[in-house]
Amino acid sequence: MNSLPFTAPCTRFAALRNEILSPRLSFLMEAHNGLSAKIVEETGFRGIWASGLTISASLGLRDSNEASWTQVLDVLEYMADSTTLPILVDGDTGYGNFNNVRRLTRKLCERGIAGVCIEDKLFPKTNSFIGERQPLAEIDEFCGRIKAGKDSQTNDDFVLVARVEALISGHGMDEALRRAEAYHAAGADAILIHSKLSNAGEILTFARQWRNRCPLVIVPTMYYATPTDVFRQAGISTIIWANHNLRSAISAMRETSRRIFEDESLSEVEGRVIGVKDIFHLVGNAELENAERRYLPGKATARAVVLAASAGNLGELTRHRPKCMIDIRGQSLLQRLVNTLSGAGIRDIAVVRGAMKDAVTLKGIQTVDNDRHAETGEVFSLACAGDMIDGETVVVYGDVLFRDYILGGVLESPGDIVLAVDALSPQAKPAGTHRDLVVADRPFSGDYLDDTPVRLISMSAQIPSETAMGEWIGLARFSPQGAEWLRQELALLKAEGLVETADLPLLLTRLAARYPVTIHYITAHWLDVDTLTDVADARNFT
Ligand code: SPV
Ligand code: MG
Repeated sequence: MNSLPFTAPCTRFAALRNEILSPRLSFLMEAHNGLSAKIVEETGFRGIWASGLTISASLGLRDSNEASWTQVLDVLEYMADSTTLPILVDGDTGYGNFNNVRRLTRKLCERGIAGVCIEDKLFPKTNSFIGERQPLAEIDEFCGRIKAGKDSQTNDDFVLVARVEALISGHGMDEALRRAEAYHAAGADAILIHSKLSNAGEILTFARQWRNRCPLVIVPTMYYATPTDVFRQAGISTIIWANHNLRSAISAMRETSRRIFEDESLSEVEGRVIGVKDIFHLVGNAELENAERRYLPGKATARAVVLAASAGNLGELTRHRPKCMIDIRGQSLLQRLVNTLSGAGIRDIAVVRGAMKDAVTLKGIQTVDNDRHAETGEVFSLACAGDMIDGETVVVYGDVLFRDYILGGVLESPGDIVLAVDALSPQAKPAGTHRDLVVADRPFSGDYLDDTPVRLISMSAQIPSETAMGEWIGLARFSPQGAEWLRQELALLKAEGLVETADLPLLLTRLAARYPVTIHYITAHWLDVDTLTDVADARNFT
């Protein structure tokens, strides 16, 4: 892909317009319901083709307008709700004449569907790959549908693509060009030139003769063997991969059904299909659990201890206030952290203060003082908040920022002690800039299906970054059982005379020697504030 300038669009309408109008070759991937739309988005595509064929087929119907346009609209609503991507919908013929196109366009705009493609055939249509010489609409009549659509859009960036069926219907190149010209003049934002040949010959001839009068969209379902670069060189704007998610789903479903039917057992199939947990993940159960913590009485069970006793060494910035109170774009670092915690439903928040403690004030927190902060370490600060360590407890450094989903992941991860560990940080940050490096029983695998728990073996700033499997970001969750173990370990350190000097890596390594300490791997989206560069990064982060 080349790297021509790309203006960040602010709405889905603008995003689709940008994809289609930008000189870069764009790709729209087929989806036919909310789930497949999510899969298209997580894969990295920048836009969705809501295919008439596959939406119909997924409803068990033929691609012959058997589903009413409002039934299609309902499916589109699920798709739009499931993703942030722009959707270009296959609007078939527009479901009638100009009047039907007007109403369709208004309703699509209302539901956030960024564009429609209408084809110059007659209602009820059938799929272009069925039969020969399907009748075409009169040019003037179809231009009326285009004008009506453009006049009815309620978002300026809504895209109307006019689809030329002349080549497929056997009317030849001149007729295809004549129609495309008329549709462009009627106000179409782009032309979809369709072909059912198994080579791209007529598409490339059309593109040459069209001379880029407006963007061209193609659907290489039949001429799939042509290398994509050929289309790029030909100046095509957008390629639609039209039906491959449904087709692959059908292959997979047939294979699975057949196996289970023949074996009368699930054992051959289990392990080859995604786990039920992955379904929960795809449909966003984590968000619901966070919302339950926030909105359902009695759900906000976790409490938090924030370790914010150190002064920090950031020159003028930390002359009158400790590091946790420095300003990050209008809010203190601590306020931002507290916002993240309360966003996840954690209301009971204790902040351990030390250096310049009077500057550490914030609504909605309790404070605990470590008045010996100058000669003690993090573990002593944690021990000062010992009474708070009861029931499910989050422990977090007061100088870190992380995206909300990271806390959500730590709260949901099974395990009595769960640590958020950045798997990329040892390599991503320069040696010597890490705080708490981690060795675990397994490195981060990135495998979507791999949910075997990973256990902490040891943590220390001294682990060489080449051998470290991650950096602890300073965020841990203890279940009620884990909190009990934590209190016992603090008591042991005290008995051994180590509580004043120990740091959290030592405490966690000792816990890991006795109990399972689980690693929740993340990849970036957090930072700690140790230097002025970190402060600048934090100001960009929020
Ligand atoms: C669809 O996906 O429904 C299309 C593209 O219209 S095609 O099937 O190639 O006609
Ligand atoms: Mg179609």
